[in-house]
Amino acid sequence: MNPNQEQIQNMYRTMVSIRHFEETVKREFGKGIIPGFVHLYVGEEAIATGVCTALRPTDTITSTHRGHGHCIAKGCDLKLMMAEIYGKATGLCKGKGGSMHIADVEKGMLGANGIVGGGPPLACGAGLTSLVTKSKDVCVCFFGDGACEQGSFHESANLAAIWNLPVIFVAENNGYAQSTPASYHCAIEDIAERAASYGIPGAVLDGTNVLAIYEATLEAVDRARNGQGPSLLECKTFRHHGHFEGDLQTYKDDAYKSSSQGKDPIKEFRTEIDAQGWLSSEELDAIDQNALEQVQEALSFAESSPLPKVEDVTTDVYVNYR
Ligand SMILES: Cc1ncc(C[n+]2csc(CCOP(=O)(O)OP(=O)(O)O)c2C)c(N)n1
Ligand SMILES: [Mg+2]
Repeated sequence: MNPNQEQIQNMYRTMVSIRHFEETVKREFGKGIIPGFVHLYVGEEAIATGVCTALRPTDTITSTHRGHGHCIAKGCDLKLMMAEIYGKATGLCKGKGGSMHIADVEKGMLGANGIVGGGPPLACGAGLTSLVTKSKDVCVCFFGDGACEQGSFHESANLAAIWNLPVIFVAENNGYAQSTPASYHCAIEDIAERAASYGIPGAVLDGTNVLAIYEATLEAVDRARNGQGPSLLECKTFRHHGHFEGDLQTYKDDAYKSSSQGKDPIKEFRTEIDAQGWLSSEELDAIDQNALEQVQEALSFAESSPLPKVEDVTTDVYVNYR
């Protein structure tokens, strides 16, 4: 199903918002003010955007340590996100999650995760909840090529298959797990082939093509919502920056560097929009400029927000079920 004009605009807005957000975090992190680590999503914007455009608001996602793009695509507020990354009291998790544990349950963003492979079991939990409550919501589990080697992924894929859970596993294969190339850590070329081991559909996608990802996700969502169980989508992509900010990237070979430079998902989408005549370059520039301004406002909000109070250090850390 082709996206309509409004969806095209929204997809472009989401992609450029992620790009501006991440480039701003990169610049500000370099000043030494943001606490902890940040892992940027630049180059991978088409995946979160294409996938989340195919979801409805009550559907959920699980994220990774590289989660800012997932949050933005699922509709999280930029100001509250930036404040969270700054560890401020006004942040989405009152400054106690930070970049790697940011979450927004109301928006269906069940959490970034510092544990590689931590997301798949959570996605199975969300999928089981959907079955038990008969909500028909689906859960998308984003994970990296490195996470794909974790037992937690394999156990979750198997569980989702035998219980027919409405879970869509989205492998973001950016070719590296930190500094280890996928060709070294993965026994096969295409992660999607692993779907066959669990008797579920698997597809290899161009992770820089937002429309292809949107269409493949629609199909997987349709299956999941109609009780046909999980799918695995592998999106081949490129991480344009380091694994984390401060990574010198000496391990990236020339072929990877030149491929990633030539594959910019935003430029590709703009070219397609132009070729199809969906939006003029003036309209696209205006969306771009507006996204930049929203990110600048988010930054000012985060900078001017207070830090959490010391006496609040133990609040909102545990949930007590009685
Ligand atoms: C269980 C676990 N092992 C190791 C690490 C350290 N670590 C953090 S990110 C990362 C690489 C993850 O690679 P991938 O899943 O491909 O995601 P990407 O960073 O490429 O998005 C590693 C090894 C960790 N956080 N958790
Ligand atoms: Mg990776």
